[in-house]
Amino acid sequence: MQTGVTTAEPRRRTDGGPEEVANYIDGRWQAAVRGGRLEHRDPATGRVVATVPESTVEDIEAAVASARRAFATWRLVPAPRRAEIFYRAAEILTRRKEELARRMTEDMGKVLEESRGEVQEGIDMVYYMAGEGRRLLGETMPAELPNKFAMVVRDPIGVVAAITPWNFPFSIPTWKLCPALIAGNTAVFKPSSDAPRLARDFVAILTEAGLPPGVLNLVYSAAPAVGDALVRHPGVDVISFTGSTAVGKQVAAAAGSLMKRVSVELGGKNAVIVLADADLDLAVEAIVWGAFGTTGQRCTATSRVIVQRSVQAALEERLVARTRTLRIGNGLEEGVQVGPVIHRAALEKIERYVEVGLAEGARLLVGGRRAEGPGLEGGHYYEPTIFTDVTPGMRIAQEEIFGPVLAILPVEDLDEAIEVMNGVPYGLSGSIFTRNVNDAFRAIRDVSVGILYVNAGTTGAEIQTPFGGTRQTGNGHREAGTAGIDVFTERKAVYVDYSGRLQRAQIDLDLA
Ligand code: UN1
Repeated sequence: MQTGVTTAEPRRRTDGGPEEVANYIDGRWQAAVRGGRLEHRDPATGRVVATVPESTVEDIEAAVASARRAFATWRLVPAPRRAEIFYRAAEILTRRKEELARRMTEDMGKVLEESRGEVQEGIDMVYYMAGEGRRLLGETMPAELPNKFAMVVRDPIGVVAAITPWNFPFSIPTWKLCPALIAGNTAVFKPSSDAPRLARDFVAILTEAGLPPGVLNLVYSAAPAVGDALVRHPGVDVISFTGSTAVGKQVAAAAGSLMKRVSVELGGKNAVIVLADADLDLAVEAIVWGAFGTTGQRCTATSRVIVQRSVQAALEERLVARTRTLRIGNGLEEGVQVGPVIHRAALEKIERYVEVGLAEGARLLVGGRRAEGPGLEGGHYYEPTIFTDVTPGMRIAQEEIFGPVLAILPVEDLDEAIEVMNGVPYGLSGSIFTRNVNDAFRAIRDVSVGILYVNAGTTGAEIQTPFGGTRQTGNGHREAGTAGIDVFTERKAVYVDYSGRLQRAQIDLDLA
């Protein structure tokens, strides 16, 4: 097998100036064909940390052509051999975990401890899917006719377009690229230009580990038309997209009209139910972590608390007190718990939603303004914010804000809690705090989400379980776990008739 040919990247800087991130096509690091570049700034300081190619349709053409060529040979490499490259990559990633975590925090602002957690989540996925290289399980079942064998094998599909967001700039790409490539597909990877460096780091590490040229191609572009060209390209067979519901609907519609396999992983409006018998201190810790960890910028973030009215005041008092202790700042600093939001547009969107909440008559308990002060100049900081007496129809109870804003909705009982929980367009994650096992199981049965927690918050899914949601959170696929292979493989039913005569299924019943 040919091993990766690495061409040096153009002008990697070591003087602390902005890094010039490159595309990677057909085993070569390269600038965009038309030469465009965009600046990327650290959301904590405003410093330009990198410039990224502003690619055009020409770059997409080159990347898809490269992936198509590579597919002809990559699909024939035995899966255990393909997976060995990923084991080697996982070892390199493990060695470089700390450095990668720091780069992640500089790129998109999450606090260092969480960046380390995300790098670990990606490493876990690389190892897990490398194990699939020796499984990729098919099935056998009995045939109804004598001297006949029936089985199901998994085939790779072709070229995968992996389109990934900035909020999990390493682990989400691993969810898509590891199963796709280990199953024998090749890929064009278009990461968010808002957190660019971990994508190039992952590609560089896979190349160092021996991934052949063309198997994985990296193209940066922030232009919607370029993403659209990738989705519609006739050389792309599968699209795996994580991002906003608005864009995801367009991706799914375009792919659907072209009969392509498409998996979209979209928004959430995740809720924690707190019943009167819950351990309130535990619930408070979980809610604060779920709502304000990653500055609320996870699709699994807690954005609603549905509380039984008899404990509403007690819960609110503890939540506000705990929230006031959170330290806001640059995620690289030890002890900081809440980092910046990704960019000015995100900050302004949060501000607009807080205005909406106030206009709708929700009661502001804490926060509700930009965070300012020494050390915060130049960054995009917002105070952790809690509204209460929110009613289910309010926009702040229905729409994904993607920032540190939490809505508390009081209810009478579990029935009403479940109705409110399910009364939003999304169904990603949810949680219930109770000591009553019967109520816990009723929630397990009746809540419409893809991920449900009992006595734990809404974030922190592990990579061996399926990740995804119901209703407008996605289109029914799951990432991670054994389910994560399904999107990237075609099932082929194979019959081998070794009877030496014509045997007609459903007709020649007396042959047996
Ligand atoms: C996301 O927010 O897009 O369950 C992914 C979690 C993480 C993944 C979040 N393991 O919170």
